[in-house]
Amino acid sequence: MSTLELVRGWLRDAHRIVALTGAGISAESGIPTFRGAGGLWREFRAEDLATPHAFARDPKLVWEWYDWRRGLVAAARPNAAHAALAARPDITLVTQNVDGLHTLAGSRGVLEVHGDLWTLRCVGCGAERSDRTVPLPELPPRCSVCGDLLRPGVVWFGESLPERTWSLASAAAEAADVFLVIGTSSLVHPAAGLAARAKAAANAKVVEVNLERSGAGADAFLEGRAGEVLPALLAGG
Ligand code: BJW
Ligand code: ZN
Repeated sequence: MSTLELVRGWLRDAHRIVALTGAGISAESGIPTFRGAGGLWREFRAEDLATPHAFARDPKLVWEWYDWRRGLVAAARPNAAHAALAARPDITLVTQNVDGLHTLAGSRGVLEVHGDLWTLRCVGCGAERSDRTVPLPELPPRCSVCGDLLRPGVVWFGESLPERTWSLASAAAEAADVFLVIGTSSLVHPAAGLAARAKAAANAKVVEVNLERSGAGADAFLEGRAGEVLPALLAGG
């Protein structure tokens, strides 16, 4: 039996399926991943830019990166991997991505544990607004209420994940029979720890879909592009 057939059997028998996605699922939509080939913007790594410290030091630089990414995402379309998950509303979807492509593909109730690219939040008064303007007319953008700096509504290193979303994602992981880990390097915690929690809590089968194995501790590894593997794996479920 092929690994694909084996995992299709697990999915057929499962009562609760959870999928965790990362940047790799959007790679085929033309959005660069954070790490690996093409993972750099100018000479910076995500770890240099996605931090409160980087923003405090140089908000314009950090905003230039986000403004560039907002432009890429605005022009991108969901791919076959997003569509395959959207066609399975029985699967609880947790994403580390801030691009909104799962929702655009038709998934509902996506648990976006690292926030989203279109929310702007004031560092002074906390006011939030959704703004899809690309490019933003002024970098860094400023709050219309108090004049302080606006920041992207995403989760940076050293920051807590949105409490309610994270607790829903944790509870789903701990109740899962099958936990799919798709297109993530499994390096960034606490999201990277969800697969191990699923295994520890209910002995979930952990299945990884990636170009290369990460440290997700998968019971089954499906090597390949998410846009090719997921339609074959999830169709007819
Ligand atoms: C394909 C493909 C194709 C390519 N098909 N596959 C425990 C242990 C160690 C460290 C920590 C820990 N707990 C906390 C930490 C610290 C830190 C952390 O994890 N650091 C590690 C890097 C060491 N975590 C945090 O700080 C988190 N907060 C936290 O824990 O709060 C509590 C706390 C408070 C105060 C002090 C300490 C703790 C927050 C993490 C926030 C991460 N934020 C970012 C930016 C979000 C906004 C934005 O987008 O700009 O999230 S960083 C970046 O990495 C982004 C991503 O969501 C995240 C994960 O990346 P992802 O998705 O895995 O992408 P890549 O590029 O790494 O991998 C792509 C994969 O796809 C590869 O494997 C490819 O092979 C594959 N692929 N094409 C299928 N077609
Ligand atoms: Zn304000």
